[in-house]
Amino acid sequence: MSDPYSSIQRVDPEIHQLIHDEEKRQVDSIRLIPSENYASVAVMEATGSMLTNKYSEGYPGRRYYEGQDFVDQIETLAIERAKALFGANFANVQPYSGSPANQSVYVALAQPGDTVLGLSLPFGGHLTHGWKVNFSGKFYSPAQYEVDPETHRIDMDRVRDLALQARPRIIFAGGTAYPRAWDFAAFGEIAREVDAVLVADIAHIAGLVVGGAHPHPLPHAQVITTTTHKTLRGPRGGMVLSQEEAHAKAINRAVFPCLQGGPHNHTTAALAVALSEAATPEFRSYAKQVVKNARALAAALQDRDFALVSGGTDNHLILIDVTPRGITGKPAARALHHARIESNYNTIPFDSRKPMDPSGIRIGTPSLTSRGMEEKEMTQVAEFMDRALKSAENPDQLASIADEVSEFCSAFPAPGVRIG
Ligand code: DSN
Repeated sequence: MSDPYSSIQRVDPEIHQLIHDEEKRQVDSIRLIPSENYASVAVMEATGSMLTNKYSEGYPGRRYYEGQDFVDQIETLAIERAKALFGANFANVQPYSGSPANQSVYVALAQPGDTVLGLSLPFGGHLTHGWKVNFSGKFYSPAQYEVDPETHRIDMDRVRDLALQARPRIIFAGGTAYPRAWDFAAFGEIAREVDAVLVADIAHIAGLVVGGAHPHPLPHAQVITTTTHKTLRGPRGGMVLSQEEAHAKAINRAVFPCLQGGPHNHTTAALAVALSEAATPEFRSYAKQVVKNARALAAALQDRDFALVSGGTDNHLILIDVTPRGITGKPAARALHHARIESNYNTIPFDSRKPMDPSGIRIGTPSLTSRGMEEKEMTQVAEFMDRALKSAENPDQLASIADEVSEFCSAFPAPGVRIG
């Protein structure tokens, strides 16, 4: 295969080598970080196009610079595809990523100091849902729900009690380490009862939602925010969608000119490509397989005495308490890394340990499913993980597992990876 990066090799051999090394790493490892994936070559070609050269402050038909003949059409296509795919009346495709998308919702729909209710970060929420070190916790008044101490699931009665007490302006439903389905209908009822805006942050599960593998937040949420590069398999970016015309203007103004400057047109084009890919029957099968694989991996891990938070998964991710195995999250993630299995250390609900070395690791199946792996491969993945954690103190054994992992991965081509 000819090297698609040959120009980089000529101009900057150091960066060329590092890109090559990273591609090889992505091919040779079992990538279990649940927020990561493989984008298609088509998505990456759009991302790497000359669209990066163009400034386009504003929105289609209302720009501050000339020369928008084609960029306007690209952004309009992305908007229309997003609206059709999610069944929404409005989409803003300009947010640079998930955090800016959420910031735009605060700017559009709340005033500094307003109360915002979200899932607490150590219980699986996101920084932008009111965590204290984030803008959302500094400039707004956070009320935070947690999961039930026994079931590790969100207790909707408790969320309702908190909402009645705190009277939030915005309620966020969504997270980064919650392995269970979101009950958007129940959140919607609570939001209506307390006159709050329900924002479904589906960054992690967007691909599952549009693929019919997770309940849809509409019509329950008034606003949806998401990243575009996780289960949706697009370029790195963000989106805000809404059913309500009333919110559309405010969200557009919040994204530009309040928070951002020129949109990243190369990303917008890549997003349009990804949205067309996500509208195919193949993508629906992909989304369903992600969940089947996560369930199969969870079951295979439980067969090997792994302790899973909430006892399993309904979506693409699995949160594991590794402490019963006599190890903590950070060295566990490190040992897996040495065996070419990529995860991330993560707090578990009611964790007694610090975030820099918590009790858990977080894994998921979007990337492996993109490589065509199915339930039977999940048994092998669980076996590799089991062996790697038992060998955490033994570099030679970890190196030997790494070779096996590499051999195992070679049977499953990684989409979008172009090394020869
Ligand atoms: N960094 C993302 C994740 O890994 O879930 C959240 O923003």
